[in-house]
Amino acid sequence: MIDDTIAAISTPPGEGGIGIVRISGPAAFSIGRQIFLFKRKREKIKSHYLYYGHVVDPKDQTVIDEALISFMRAPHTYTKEDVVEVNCHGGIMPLAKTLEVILACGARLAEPGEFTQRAFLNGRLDLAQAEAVIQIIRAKTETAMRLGVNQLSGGLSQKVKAIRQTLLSLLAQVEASIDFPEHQDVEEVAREEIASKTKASLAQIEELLATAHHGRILREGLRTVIVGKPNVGKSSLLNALLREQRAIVTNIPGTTRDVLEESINLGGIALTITDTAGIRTTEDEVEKIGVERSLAALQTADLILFVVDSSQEFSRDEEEIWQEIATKPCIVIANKIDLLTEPQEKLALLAEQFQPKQIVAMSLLYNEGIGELEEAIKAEIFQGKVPAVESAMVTSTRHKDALRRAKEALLDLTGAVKAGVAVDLLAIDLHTAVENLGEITGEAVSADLTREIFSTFCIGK
Ligand SMILES: Nc1nc2c(ncn2[C@@H]2O[C@H](COP(=O)(O)OP(=O)(O)OP(=O)(O)O)[C@@H](O)[C@H]2O)c(=O)[nH]1
Ligand SMILES: [Mg+2]
Repeated sequence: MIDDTIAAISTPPGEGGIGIVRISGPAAFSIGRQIFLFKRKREKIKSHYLYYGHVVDPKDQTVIDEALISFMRAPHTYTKEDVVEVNCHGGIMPLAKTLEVILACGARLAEPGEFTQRAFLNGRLDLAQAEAVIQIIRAKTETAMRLGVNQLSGGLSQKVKAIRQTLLSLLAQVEASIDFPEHQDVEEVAREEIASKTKASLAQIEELLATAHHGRILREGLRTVIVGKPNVGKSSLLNALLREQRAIVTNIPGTTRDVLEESINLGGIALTITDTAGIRTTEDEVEKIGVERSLAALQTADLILFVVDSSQEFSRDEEEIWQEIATKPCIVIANKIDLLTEPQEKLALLAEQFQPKQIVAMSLLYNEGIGELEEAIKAEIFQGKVPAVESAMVTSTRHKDALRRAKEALLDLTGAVKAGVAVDLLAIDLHTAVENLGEITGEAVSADLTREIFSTFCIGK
């Protein structure tokens, strides 16, 4: 039972038309009444109504700000507790002073995400839904936002809960057969049923896991890294995609020394594009660090754009880069095609060399080939078609990891059933899978993990 009352400024810091201070907990209503002077005297306050008046310091009734206040009676509130919201003028001072008098009345300053955490602890949202709230707040594209809204409405939770429920009832049966070992026949039935239900659950988990790759990309954006040897046109490519002169472009090899990151929206998908220092063996200390950073950026890339200068021969440095990236999702960009008199011939050669990767001929100096590159990216990552947002999609690494562990446990279980392992041992794997799935929706989750999840939220949410 939560018995303290929390308060925080729920609107972002800075200047705005209005700013809101939110109070939640058993003392919310009494604190609200103490700090507010209604325009007209009120004996009874209606829930979910907006009242006009002034925020005052209860000590001496000095007026702090003109405001609107609402009292929302539990359980139909964000936290399922009594909630009061004060709409002040949206400046730093009115909000800080209002919060100050609220705290002086006995409320405690809320931790980041604590309102949403209460919604979770009071059973209004499960953990995956609570995480969706922050996903919506942080969404940078419409797609990311739709994913968050779907998750908030319980799309993912329902599927996970259904699988978990099946496994839970199976576990109950298995445990019953352990408790009554004299029923040999029970054991036999259990064994067959375990095998078939495990198989079905595995298929459902696989189905969810299959959405995870695209789910993350749709939510967070595609981590795209531009690499190549110096002076081939990497920074020119970044600028062309951004349609602005973001990175310095010169004809001096080694112009870019640091990694540079920018975001664009490509047909609804967010792309985080990283321009890197040209990779080559160098004695220059600064450039060396740049090259190391380029190589590091490659490790976490979802997509690599490998830029080569098509007017030049392939170099040893490029050979090494290619070794590094050949097995990863990558597109080869044959730049400076304008310098060639026989571009088709050269492109045919490159096509052979980089098979089966896609090659896009570009002239970044003349802004040619951008459309083709955008198409190539869609083809590489989404097989040409940007996937639709499904009602249940895995978009968080935490969920993916839990599903993967549940899958492992069920695979172990399948093996053990086949090997004729005693039923009581099967219960262990089953139990693990149930726990893992429970971590997603929060049925089985430690207080530490919950705290960690909510600590990434903003104050006042
Ligand atoms: N002719 C021609 N020149 C180009 C083209 N694209 C880029 N350049 C020139 O090539 C030079 C290097 O371009 P950058 O974009 O700075 O190359 P980079 O790969 O970022 O180079 P570093 O940062 O040094 O690794 C500049 O002088 C560009 O104007 C092109 O398509 N055709
Ligand atoms: Mg550069």
